[in-house]
Amino acid sequence: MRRTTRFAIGAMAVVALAAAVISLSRATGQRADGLISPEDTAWDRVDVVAAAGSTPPPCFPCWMRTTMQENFDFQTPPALPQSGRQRTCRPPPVWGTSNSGVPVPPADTPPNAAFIDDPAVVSDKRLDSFQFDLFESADAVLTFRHNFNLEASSVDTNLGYDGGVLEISYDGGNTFQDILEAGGFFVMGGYNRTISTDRGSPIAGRQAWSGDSEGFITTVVIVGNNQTQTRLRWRMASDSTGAGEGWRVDAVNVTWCHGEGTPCPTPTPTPTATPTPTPAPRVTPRSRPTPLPRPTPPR
Ligand SMILES: [Ca+2]
Ligand SMILES: [Ca+2]
Repeated sequence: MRRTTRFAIGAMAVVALAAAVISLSRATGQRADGLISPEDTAWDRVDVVAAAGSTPPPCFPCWMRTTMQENFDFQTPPALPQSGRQRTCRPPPVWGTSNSGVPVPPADTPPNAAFIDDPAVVSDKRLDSFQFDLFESADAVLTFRHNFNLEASSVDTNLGYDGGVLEISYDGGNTFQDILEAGGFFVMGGYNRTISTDRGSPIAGRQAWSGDSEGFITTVVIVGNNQTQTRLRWRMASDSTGAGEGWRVDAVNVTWCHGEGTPCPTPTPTPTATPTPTPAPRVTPRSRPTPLPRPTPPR
């Protein structure tokens, strides 16, 4: 993954950004491309906010910021929005919106979150995001809130049995790899356990979110730059025995700065002040001396 324009974001700035993007209001909807296959359920409302330098941290001069977000709140559960897609290995149920049940609370932004169960059999359940392009961009920052209770060891706090991972595709969703393999990195809320290798999990041996998050937590991740046809995938995989409550994902935001088609305005030169000439002092004309009276010649 190219990192030619590595963003100079400090952890504090990104945390501030996470709070800022979560609070962004919804704007114009934008549909993704036509890659949704007939059997896929899909995401629909993808919101785009584009404004020049309006959200911290500021973009480079003359660049624009684009933010896409999904809160899953405009559907009747379990319907998903329609611009993303999901591919789920059996057994059902598949990813959907949810406004009740466990793990609690059911949503970060009410009423809905995306939700998948954690069954007591081997499963591999995937939710793919809308597609977006990071063309001529700085690093994109993904922020989302999630609440998971997935089967994990009660003895070894580093060991998980069922878990969730974040994957990314740069070819429109044909191939995915783990966000860390792709060069991304977590600023906060990263993976907390490693999945057991001896119970048939499709993500055996990988780092993942597993165990009990005890409510919604925030994850912030740098997902890369200068890539087109980008999709994200939330993937829950379970092993051959033992169930959990499931995994909820909400308040998804992706934001990035880009310079495409945004010419830098020519700076207007500051006019140089012309000094006002100091007027020459006025010369007061000398008064003519009064001629002396001519002496009168003697007679
Ligand atoms: Ca929500
Ligand atoms: Ca299990």
